[in-house]
Amino acid sequence: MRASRRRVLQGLTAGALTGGMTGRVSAARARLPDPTHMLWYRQPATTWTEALPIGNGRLGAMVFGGIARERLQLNEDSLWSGGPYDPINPAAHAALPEVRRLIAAGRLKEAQALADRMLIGTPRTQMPYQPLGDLILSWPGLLDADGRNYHRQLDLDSATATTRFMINGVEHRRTVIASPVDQVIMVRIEADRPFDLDIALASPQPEAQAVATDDLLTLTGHNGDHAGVKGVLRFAARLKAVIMGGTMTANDGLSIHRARSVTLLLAMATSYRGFEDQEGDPLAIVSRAIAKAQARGAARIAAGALVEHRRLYRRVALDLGTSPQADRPTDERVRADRAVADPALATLYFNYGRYLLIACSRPGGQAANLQGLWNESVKPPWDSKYTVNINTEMNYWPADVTGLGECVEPLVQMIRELAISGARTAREMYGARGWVCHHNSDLWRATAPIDGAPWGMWPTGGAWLCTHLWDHYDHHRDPAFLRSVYPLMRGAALFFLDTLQTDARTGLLVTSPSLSPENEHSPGVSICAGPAMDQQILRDLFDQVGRAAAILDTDSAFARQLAAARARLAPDRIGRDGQLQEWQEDWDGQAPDPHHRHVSHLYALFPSEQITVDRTPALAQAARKSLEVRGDQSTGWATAWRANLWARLQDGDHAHRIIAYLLGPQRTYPNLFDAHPPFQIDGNFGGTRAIAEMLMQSREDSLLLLPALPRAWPNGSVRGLRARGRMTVDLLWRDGQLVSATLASALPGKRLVRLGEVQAEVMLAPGRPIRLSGTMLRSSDRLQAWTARL
Ligand code: FUC
Repeated sequence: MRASRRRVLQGLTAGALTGGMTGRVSAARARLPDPTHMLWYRQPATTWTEALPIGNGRLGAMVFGGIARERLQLNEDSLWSGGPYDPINPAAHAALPEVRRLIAAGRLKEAQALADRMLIGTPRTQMPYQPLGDLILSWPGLLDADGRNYHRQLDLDSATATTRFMINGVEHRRTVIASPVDQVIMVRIEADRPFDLDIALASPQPEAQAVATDDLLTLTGHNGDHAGVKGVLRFAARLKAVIMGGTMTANDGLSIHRARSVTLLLAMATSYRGFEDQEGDPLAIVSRAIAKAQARGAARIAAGALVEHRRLYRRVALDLGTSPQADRPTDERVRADRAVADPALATLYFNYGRYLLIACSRPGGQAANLQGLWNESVKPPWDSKYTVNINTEMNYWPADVTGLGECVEPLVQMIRELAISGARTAREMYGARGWVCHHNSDLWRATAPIDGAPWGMWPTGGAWLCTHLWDHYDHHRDPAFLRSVYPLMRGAALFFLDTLQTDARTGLLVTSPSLSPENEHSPGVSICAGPAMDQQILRDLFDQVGRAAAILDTDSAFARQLAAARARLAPDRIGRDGQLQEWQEDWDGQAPDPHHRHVSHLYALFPSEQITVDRTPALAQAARKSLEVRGDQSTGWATAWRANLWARLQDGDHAHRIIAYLLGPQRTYPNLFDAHPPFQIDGNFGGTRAIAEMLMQSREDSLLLLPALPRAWPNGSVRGLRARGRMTVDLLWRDGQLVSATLASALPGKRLVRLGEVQAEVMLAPGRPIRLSGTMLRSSDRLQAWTARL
């Protein structure tokens, strides 16, 4: 016991570091939680969307904060159903010309029916992401006891979930963290008097078994089959309990008697090593992780996790102002009447979005899926997989702009793998070179169309993902990165060079078969040729591949081919109602759902920059018209997209109205998870980007300052936003006016800065930040003199 004693004592020291366990209830009550970095509640979670998420990119837990019974719902990001499979429909290649012919002949219903029968993958569905299980902690001595001064919180700045309360004059404190450094979840449990505790691990996965020996509890099992695809993954979770005082016995789980404090280390792993290799040894991985973590000790685990978290989290600091409402518990703030101004809730939402991305998408792990990392259901909504006709992309919208470039790595890795599986789909289904991914993928990197033709028959998912490679490059301008992803971008473009069809009526190039994601242009039919979004994505992709080739000084013949094809892509059109056309034909007015959640044809306005208010005002006006018809309120992610679009239209008050709806009880759960409904994490990330987009926009080498500042945020500041060209941007504003902007970049060169109608050119040099004053920027005469001085 001596060794354990020392370790737990170390843990207490680290508690002080994290601001977690050592604080007494009375002290905690005296200091109000920081309303922009803290989610907090006066009662335990009763539902999953009240529980608080922690994660290290790979391991996740939802912490309920129970008194006599605590549940940590557990995830490991590679635990999905099934195994490697080939979903390509063998009939597809032969049927494709006929589907195209029917589309060209305008026989769309027949084309869709044929595509549905012959082109959709086998199986027609993909594999679902799975929960690993639950860690259940029970305190027999606390049953039926009434906790007082109950407080539960998630501190975003220290990535620590804390629960504390008093029972019969005894204070209980519990903290949970997930360490990206030591690859364990660590739970620390303390009370002022000795307590009894039972520990169990359970799993809904097939043949899962927990075995306890000494101070270890080990759960093993395997994943399930799905839709005829055999489950091939094995998984293991191992928990080690370290007690201070008392005794421990192993039975079904671990039973601890009269301990003064307990530290739990939990490791989880599967045999997944990649979509083509599942030969990992999960038991060996978890036992190594536990042994290493134990040797490190609780204090160093906590300190290491804290430093690593803050390295990313503290890169940005936002202040949008505050109000008395901000001191309420988080669930009350979400529930509050929207007329009650709470600008600090938007700040909290922004900080939470960054916290969530750090917690669910770290180098070496899987990309953030529809629920990020957190999923309790064996049948999650939409399988909690990767929907790439908006949702996966939206997950990464805040990454580079809010200083979380590292979090993009799992997405890049996923694209590398999709390019491999997608090359087979391109070849076998389309007889094409390059690679393709339709509207969904999963852990196994399936790329064939699924679900049915009205949803799945969309070949542009891989192309859209590739624009993220360019955007990531453009924010950091690291040629080595660009060189490493160039083949992926090139392959995505090559597929379309081989498959674009000439529209006989116009001679222009269009995708076919395709659709405007999930939107019907006539009752029951969405299949078509050349939906606006495809044409827009391909304009970006072809342009980006061409620019990349030039930067890397390679592939000039291919770049010329792309430029020629790009010039023949059917352009954006304005329809008879003044709207931006969603399809080649002016069908917008006849589409069955004018308020459809997807706003795919507005891709050109956001996230792309093809349409801007200053360079393409007529198209921007048409996009505005389309957006007005679609309406402001939609599913979670669709609401977040609308906020970004209004920010790009530079209408801050409109964007803010939408943000207010997004942060209200219809679209936000008590734990601030986004409500599609049900929970889907994309809205959190889209909302985070929208807030950034209202304050700063960057394209190429120009920067727009406060382009969509709403009246609701008259005073504020932001530090550390990132613009294209490796730039850091700090802003301070008062009474709705910019006071100062500080720009820094490690890349020397000219940048164009815009504030409203005023433009200034500045020269940036490494190590020499430039501070611009708002007054100076606003007065154009003085601007001349001032620019000259720089
Ligand atoms: C797309 C959306 C749905 C949902 C699903 C996961 O199909 O149209 O709203 O977000 O993805």
